[in-house]
Amino acid sequence: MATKKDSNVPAQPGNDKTENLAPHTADASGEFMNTNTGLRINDDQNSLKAGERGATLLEDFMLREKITHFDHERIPERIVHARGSAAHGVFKVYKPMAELTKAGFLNDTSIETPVFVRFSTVAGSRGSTDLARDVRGFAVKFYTQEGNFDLVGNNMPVFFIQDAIKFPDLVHAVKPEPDNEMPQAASAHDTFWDFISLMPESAHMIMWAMSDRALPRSYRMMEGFGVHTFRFVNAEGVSSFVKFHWKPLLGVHAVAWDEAQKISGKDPDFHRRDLWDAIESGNFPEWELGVQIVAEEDEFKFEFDLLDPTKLIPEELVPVQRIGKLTLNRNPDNFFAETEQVAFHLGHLVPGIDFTNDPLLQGRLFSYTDTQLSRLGGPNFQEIPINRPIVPVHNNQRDGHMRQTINKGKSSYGPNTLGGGYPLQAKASEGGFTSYPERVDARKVRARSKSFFDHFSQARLFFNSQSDPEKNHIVDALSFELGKVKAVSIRERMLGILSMIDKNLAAEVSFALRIPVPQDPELPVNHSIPADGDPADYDSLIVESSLTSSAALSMANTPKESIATRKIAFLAADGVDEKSLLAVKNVLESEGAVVEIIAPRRSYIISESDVQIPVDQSFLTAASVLFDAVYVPGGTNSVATIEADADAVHFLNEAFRHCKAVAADASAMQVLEGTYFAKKIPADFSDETVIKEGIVVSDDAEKLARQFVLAIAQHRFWEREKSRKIPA
Ligand code: HDE
Repeated sequence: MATKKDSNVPAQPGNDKTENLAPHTADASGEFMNTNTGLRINDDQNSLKAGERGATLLEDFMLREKITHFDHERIPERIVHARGSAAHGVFKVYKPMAELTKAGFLNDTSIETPVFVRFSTVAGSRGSTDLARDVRGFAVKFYTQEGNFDLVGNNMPVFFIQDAIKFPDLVHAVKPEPDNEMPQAASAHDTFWDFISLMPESAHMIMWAMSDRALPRSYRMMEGFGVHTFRFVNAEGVSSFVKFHWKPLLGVHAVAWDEAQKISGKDPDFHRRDLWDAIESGNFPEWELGVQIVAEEDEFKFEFDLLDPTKLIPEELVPVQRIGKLTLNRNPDNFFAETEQVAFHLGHLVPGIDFTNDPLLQGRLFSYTDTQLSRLGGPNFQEIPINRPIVPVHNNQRDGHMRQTINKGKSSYGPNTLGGGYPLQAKASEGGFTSYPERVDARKVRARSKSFFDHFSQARLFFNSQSDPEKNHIVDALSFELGKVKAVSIRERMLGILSMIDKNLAAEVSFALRIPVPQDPELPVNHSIPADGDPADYDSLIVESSLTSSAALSMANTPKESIATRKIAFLAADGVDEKSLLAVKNVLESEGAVVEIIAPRRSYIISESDVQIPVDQSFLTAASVLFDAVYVPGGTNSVATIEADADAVHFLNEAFRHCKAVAADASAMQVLEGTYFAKKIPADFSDETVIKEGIVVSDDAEKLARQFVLAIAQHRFWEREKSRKIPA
């Protein structure tokens, strides 16, 4: 009988992903240009013509090769998650997790597992804005020694639907409407809310999607979630349930909705640029991998079903253990070859991790390979460099479009003797994957478990867990979205759903829409009940969760200690007091913030003491929405110019409206006095006031800088929104 060879020569060099990608990269520096057959090109500026003013000749094979390639440069974009940005990095586990899982990369603390992570919006096309109100994808490919493991999650822990069969309907509803292809990258339209108002199971996810979680400040400041309940399996074959989390070390932060809409115009690549710039400047984004573990025997101890993807496990019930760290440390070399061609799939598993019967998860298992076949053009997409595992691949799959591997030998079948019996199947003890032998004893039915019928208790739990400003944002988001809906019946039906979540929420949205909340909303509000289902089964729709609030669900409780990578605008002009500018700049930069000097004109300004200071942007190219905070340094002429510049005053008003920290040298106070928030400037600037109000003024640059750091770390001063008198 054949046995495994002692040394198996890897099909790819090395098992580091960067090394593994190296043979596939091309660098033209210092090289001649040639055609795809290697022929050196003598003239790439002129096509071959019958005379200088004559017709182009069909004979011009160089022209034809170039144009033909160009004609075929586009591939179908992802049907969902088309707009994305990605980066390379590493994952390291803190301590061996052998008690729970035999997965090698979760046991060996000496291994840095290479990863490729792609973030995305869901609804928009490839060229759409990053700042759409939307769920964000958070897909991680771990290139482990046992093969690729993909954790294909989102930045919200639950989903809109309970069963995969509804996914095409959900996506058709949220995508631009089919008659006029409007609106792009937005859920604020009739078809989406028509569907949602008929799908009570989406109530919980709607609370998340209407919250600030849908408007991240940065991909680097988002949580990630595996959403479904998965299984861990240890070497003894003992399984436990697991929910995966990603916890960003920079905290979880959002922008304001008005700001998001403006960023979409000023810099639609805002998140893409932010990720790229952070990595280029060595500020590597980091997340901790968290797990919530539920023992097999505790499967039924919760008020909700662990298999229901519209439910989360509150962290108060099962704490999140942080088991390792993800660091993104390298930008891709080529967007198309890597970010566009990367193919994630829930079914890319390693021994020690397995599925549950979550019906949404089960449907996804089919979808992901299927979509790559049309998106990447055939069954050999796993051979694309970014998708190849770092371990060698040997099996009897052959041929197909664009096959890269040159398989040697006669046998492409098993069992065989002509190939010496290779490649071999591996026993479990040799790393062969075996599915968890879950006991199955059931009838074949198209049905939903009654344990999936409570659609509102966790939506209510989420709403109750929010701070007041966060609740207001949800009310505003629903009022905006439903305000864009033309059909009155849809708005009414949605108010019915909201009233089942929270009466005050429904009342506030009803006030904004000027439509009464239906007194007796249709129960069940679910046209997706099977034709022969019994509506009485749905009586349990209104259930109370025994937990009234969960701190982990509110972004207000996120850590607010660091200002690392925050972007601070300095508004200055000729005559700036160099000391007042540099002292604050130095402190902010020493805390890891990024300072940009913005002036009426580009290139440079000249300080009071005649020093030339470089300018990063002019008021023409900069905008307050692209920054986290703003400072006005002193200097008589600079202050006078800024005070008189309408763009600068607008910048300050808008930063204030979006609840950002604002600081000014005491000698620049007159600039703040010319703003609409002049009356709100506090009288004292103690640390407490600064943390509460977010405005700092001082004639002591060191003290100002320290207080400014405290204020920026608070991220936003949402209380300011109470008064909406800022015409920015
Ligand atoms: Fe996906 N999803 N999805 N999804 N999904 C895709 O695969 C699908 C779902 C998620 O950066 C597609 O390669 C079905 C939940 C992410 O490349 C497609 C169902 C969650 C990404 C697909 C779901 C996700 C995708 C489109 C319901 C969070 C982007 C292109 C059963 C846990 C990955 C592609 C990337 C992409 C199908 C539901 C996350 C069509 C059928 C739930 C992050 O296969």
